[in-house]
Amino acid sequence: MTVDVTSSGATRLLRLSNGAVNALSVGNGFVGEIAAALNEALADVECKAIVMTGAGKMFCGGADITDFDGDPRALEALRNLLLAVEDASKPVIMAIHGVALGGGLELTLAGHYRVAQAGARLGVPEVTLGLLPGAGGTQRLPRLIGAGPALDMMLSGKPVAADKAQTLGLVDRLVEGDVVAAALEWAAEVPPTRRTGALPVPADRDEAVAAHRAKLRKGLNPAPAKIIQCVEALSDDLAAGLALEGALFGELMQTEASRGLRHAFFGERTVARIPGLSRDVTPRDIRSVGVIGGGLMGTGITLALLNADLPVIMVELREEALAKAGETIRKTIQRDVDKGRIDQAKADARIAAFTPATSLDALADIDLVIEAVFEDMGVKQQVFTALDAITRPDAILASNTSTLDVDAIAALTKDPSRVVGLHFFSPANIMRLLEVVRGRETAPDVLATAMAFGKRVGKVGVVSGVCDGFIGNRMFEEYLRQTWFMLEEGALPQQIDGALERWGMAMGPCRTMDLAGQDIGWAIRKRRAVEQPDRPYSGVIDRICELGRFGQKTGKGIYAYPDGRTAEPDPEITKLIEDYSAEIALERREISDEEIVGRCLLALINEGARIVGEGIAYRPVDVDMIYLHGYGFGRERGGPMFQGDVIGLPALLERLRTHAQGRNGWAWTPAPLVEELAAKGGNFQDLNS
Ligand code: 3H9
Repeated sequence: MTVDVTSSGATRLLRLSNGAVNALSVGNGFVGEIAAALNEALADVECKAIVMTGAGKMFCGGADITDFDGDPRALEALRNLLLAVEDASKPVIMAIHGVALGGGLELTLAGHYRVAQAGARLGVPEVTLGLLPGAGGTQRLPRLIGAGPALDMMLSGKPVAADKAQTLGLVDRLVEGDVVAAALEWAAEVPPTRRTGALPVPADRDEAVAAHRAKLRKGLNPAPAKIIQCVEALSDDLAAGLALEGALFGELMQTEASRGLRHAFFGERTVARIPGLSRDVTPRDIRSVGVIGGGLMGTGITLALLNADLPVIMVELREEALAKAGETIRKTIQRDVDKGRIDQAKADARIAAFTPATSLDALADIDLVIEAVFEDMGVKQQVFTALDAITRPDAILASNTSTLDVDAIAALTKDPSRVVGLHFFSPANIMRLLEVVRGRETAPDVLATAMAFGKRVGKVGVVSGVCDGFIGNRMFEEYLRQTWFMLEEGALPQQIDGALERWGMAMGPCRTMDLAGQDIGWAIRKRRAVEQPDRPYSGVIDRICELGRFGQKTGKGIYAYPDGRTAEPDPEITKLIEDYSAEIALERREISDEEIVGRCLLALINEGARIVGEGIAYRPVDVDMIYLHGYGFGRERGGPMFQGDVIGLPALLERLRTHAQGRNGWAWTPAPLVEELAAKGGNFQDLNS
């Protein structure tokens, strides 16, 4: 952390350097250092102008997000720094390269002039953290570029490219080359000082506020409404606007939604760190990939890889299935052109990078093979035994299995250290989660390669140990168990789905299973009935399956799908459920939304804690990222384990114990980790570092 100060003629150059993104940290004293360097420059009679820039890859990634866990009042230091910059008696020119985001962009707004390097990106992403631009952004940005464009930027959180920023009036000069040299050259002219905060209230304020308020969607994130409120409050009294903005920022930073979103931001970065893996371990270079299986999963995986500009050989023994997969791939890529996402040349290149093949021999010289064949150990055995003989000894062999034992699969090969699980989620070209399953023998560099590969193809990779269902599906089984129990006890599917969707799940469990195919769950329950006779399910869901109602694909499941897509409550199912309760002599009772959410969530948290306790997941946050990116768990809710901390470990244990006294109490035995943390006053977050 340092402010590197140099002089160039009568100009002082302040180069900000703090960690990877030059975050404007109050907590570590960096903001204080900048203020001191500024004051010195202002006090120096020889100094006529000031240029500020960032060290390394970027200007600045914003205020330090970790500061928001502390006292909101501490952030005044940052706001005061920006006021000092704006009020400076000497021109302050901001030289922007890489990115200027959040507080970083707000710092440039407080400056008098902005020079940006072509390719730089400028934005106010605070909304994605459940916050508003709280260092003057809501007051200065609309003054500079108009309320409409400012609201677009603040509500979307999306950065704009430097050339667009210039068109908007956010950037004064755009340069191709050395941005600092350009800023210094300008500073030598000593242009007059100029204050964004002194600009008049933009003429489009009322219109823009009304338009954006009308578009505001109800959701868990409280920030958008507050951003609009700040813009509405724009007046000639800058100080009043800043005070309101500061107060609302302080409120937002303490909301559960903002804490959840910040947890997600850091979580996505934490999961990439593999405990115990030395930094010296270099991932292998993956330049070609083979995908085995042309079904739904194999096709989705192939698309995901082609979209990341990787060449793929797809092996599918059935010619007809191979042709169908090829057709789907071509159509999906072409659709991206129609939607303006890519140009035709890019699409042609991606389609050309796809090679269909009907023999595994085509994989002889490939770097990574991903098997996505039928979920049956016998079939996998044939594939892996063949791959062992055909592929190069340094090729990585991955299985997309979602249920089978990766160690048993690895044991089919002569070198199990090159085997790893890569569990994609369907549709694999869209879902961001990749469960990377480390087998007992998986080599460290193979694991590192799998994680780097996941990043390359735009996925959030999370490592899981080997267990039935790995992390995500093992927890989901407990979530579903409670769902089916609640159906027989008195709830209806639409009530369960509605309660959970209002709470923050993208899709309730009944609709999710209708979409995934009820036959999959049925097959697992049949297996469980043999393996775990002491852990029964409600039979009500099997009754639905017995009718051949496997969900959307069969036109009917728990819901009816009259148009093939839209789930509609079905009176036939209501009757089936009520009859089932009567058959097992259970008097149906009113089940509140609170109970629905509470039981489903508790089931996830308790199993998640078991998984962390067993070392299957490295940290609670790994579990959370799996739920956010693979199961539609609301980002503002942070994830199941984050919610465990929101409830608090003692209260969590208490709830588990209460449920354990009730019906099907066996399902609620507290995970040892919950007992341990509750006893010592700890929480899940403590285990994340
Ligand atoms: C704000 O500014 C509020 C103000 O309006 C008001 C205040 C009063 N703080 O992403 P990377 C860490 S809110 C702390 O891998 P890249 C990150 O965790 C902020 N830490 O790099 C990681 O740590 P580790 C508004 C931060 O090159 C390391 O830096 N700004 C921050 O792929 C490298 O990060 C934003 O929302 C931060 N602000 O991408 C922008 N940013 O190595 C958030 C990053 O230990 N940041 N870290 O895992 C980003 O979008 C990307 O980090 C960025 C660089 C594009 C800048």
